[in-house]
Amino acid sequence: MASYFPTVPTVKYEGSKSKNPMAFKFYNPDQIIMGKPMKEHLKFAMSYWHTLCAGGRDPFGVETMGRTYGQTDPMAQAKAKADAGFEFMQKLGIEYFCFHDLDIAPEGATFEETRANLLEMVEYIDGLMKKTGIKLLWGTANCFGNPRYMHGAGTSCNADSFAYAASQIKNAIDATIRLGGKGYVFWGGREGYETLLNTDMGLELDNMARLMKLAVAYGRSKGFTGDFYIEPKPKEPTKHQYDFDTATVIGFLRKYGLDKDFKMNIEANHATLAMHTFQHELRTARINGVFGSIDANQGDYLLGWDTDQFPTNVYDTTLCMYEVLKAGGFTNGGLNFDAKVRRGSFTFEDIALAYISGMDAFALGLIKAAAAIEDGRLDKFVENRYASYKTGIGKDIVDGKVTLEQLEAYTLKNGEPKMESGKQEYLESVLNEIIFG
Ligand code: XLS
Ligand code: NI
Ligand code: NI
Repeated sequence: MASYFPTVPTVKYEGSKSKNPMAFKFYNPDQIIMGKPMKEHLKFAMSYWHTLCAGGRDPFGVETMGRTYGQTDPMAQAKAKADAGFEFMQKLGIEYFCFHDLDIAPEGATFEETRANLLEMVEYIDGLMKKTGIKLLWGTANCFGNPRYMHGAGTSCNADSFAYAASQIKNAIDATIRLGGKGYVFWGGREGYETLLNTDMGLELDNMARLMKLAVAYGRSKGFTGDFYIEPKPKEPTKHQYDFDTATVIGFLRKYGLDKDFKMNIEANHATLAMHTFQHELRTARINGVFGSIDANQGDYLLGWDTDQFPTNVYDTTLCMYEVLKAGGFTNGGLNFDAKVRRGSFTFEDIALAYISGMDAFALGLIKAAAAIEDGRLDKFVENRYASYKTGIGKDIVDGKVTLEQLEAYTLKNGEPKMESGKQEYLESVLNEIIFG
């Protein structure tokens, strides 16, 4: 079989002293961290779209990267692309992948043709999965690229667009089930608005919930036991996206009774677009019992869009893995690199180097997060900070045993609270010590 990554070897762990660009410095898949091999903590996945499809086009310029895989016929190209993807994952030791329906199979002239292409590619990919042991993390449908979705999909003003999206989602769920995926993602690329002057916001949100309910009913009826995910994002491409952030999505899920079936797929760059830290989004999901999966990438703090860069910031990966460990790890989810190489990094080798940097950054984050937990100072500090709720009046508040009048009587008797320092600077130095010490 032709090699699409001839200059990329099978990438191995060589340790932090290695200068070999095609080696892992920190990702040592079988190394045990807190009782589990690294690869099970991290569950890395390849994003089909950025890795195999995106050619570097931006609003100001054409593609800089060849992504035709030497083929002109769309189906031959889809097969070559799949071969390239599985070669890549095998060489990097990536055990999962994620896809949109249109990443794996080309759109035909009619819906029937598109569906036939998808079915054929699902069987083709199933063959590659059986041969390599690589698994599907989650599937999704691209209900945002085609002009029929210019006003939205589930939230379109046009009921035929809603129906079309629903049909596409049905087939994408089938494909996910057929390939053994444990997750199905909704990322509402056009599910929002440009102006409220032309928008029935109430109906649009009700309809989005209707589409999700239909998807759950269908998936469950076909034996899908995995998680449905919503991937929050505040804006881009629309001015306002309904799935703004985790807290907003939780309100939506509870309002429509979808919270039993849906969890969150949290993307780092979407968190920062919503003016939250990545850790904030993960924490919000964790404390509400909806932590599911992660789209691993990072944004540029100077740019206001989804740059989807490969994650290299070890503070962020450490605090992310801290939340993942505290959540008890992934069950159906994993770390999907929803990240792309920069437009100027146009070679196939660059893709491997990018994944190596991202996987190493997360491995290092995992090691440091485990070290922070084992060190215990951060956890202990937080525990002590709230100690007043363990006894006396604090315990009565937590147990729901006091009224406002009783609290007033307590304040009259005890006067001003005695305050203690939050010690942010000290804690930041503890974190530095753990990461660099
Ligand atoms: C775009 C999203 C997208 C989803 C899948 O910003 O991150 O790539 O992950 O549709
Ligand atoms: Ni994403
Ligand atoms: Ni994104």
